Amino acid sequence: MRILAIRIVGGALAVVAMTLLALGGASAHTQVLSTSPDDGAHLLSAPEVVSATFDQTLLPAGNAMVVLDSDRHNVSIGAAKLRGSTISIGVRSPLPDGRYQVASRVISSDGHPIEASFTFIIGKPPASTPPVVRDVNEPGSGESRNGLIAIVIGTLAIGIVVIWLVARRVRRPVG
Ligand SMILES: [Cu+2]
Repeated sequence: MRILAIRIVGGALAVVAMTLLALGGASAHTQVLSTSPDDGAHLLSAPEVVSATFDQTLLPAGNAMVVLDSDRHNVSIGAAKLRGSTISIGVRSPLPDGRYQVASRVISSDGHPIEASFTFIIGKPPASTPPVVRDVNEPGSGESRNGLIAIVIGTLAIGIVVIWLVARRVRRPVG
């Protein structure tokens, strides 16, 4: 009986470990942490510089960033600059009202090319929709961390319930 219980606990722990490994693997690749301006931001005038910050150090090669208007014309100035995990580029000014796309391509420290793009809008937002207001200081990773904690607690809880149910059955005398 004791060996069976140990096996069950071991199995439950293995499930928890595998869940953590799977989650770790899913988030191992480089991702965009933040952009400037925020994705989808409404601005009254063109930003001087746009940038994207990634969650890992980037290789100082093969990086590119462009700012495109709605006709796919490049409105960026100069070459993209890489500083740590942030790539940035200058923007022509003034820019006419409209929607702009920032497209970037970087190489993460593990050699994988990462493509990221975001948009911003210059001009007064349409009257029907309220202006997009975003908290710049809001941590982007907080939400996913809470999700991870919830999954770990959930997995542990399920494991404990399974152990309890099996242990109860084991204790019952066999007829
Ligand atoms: Cu990778």
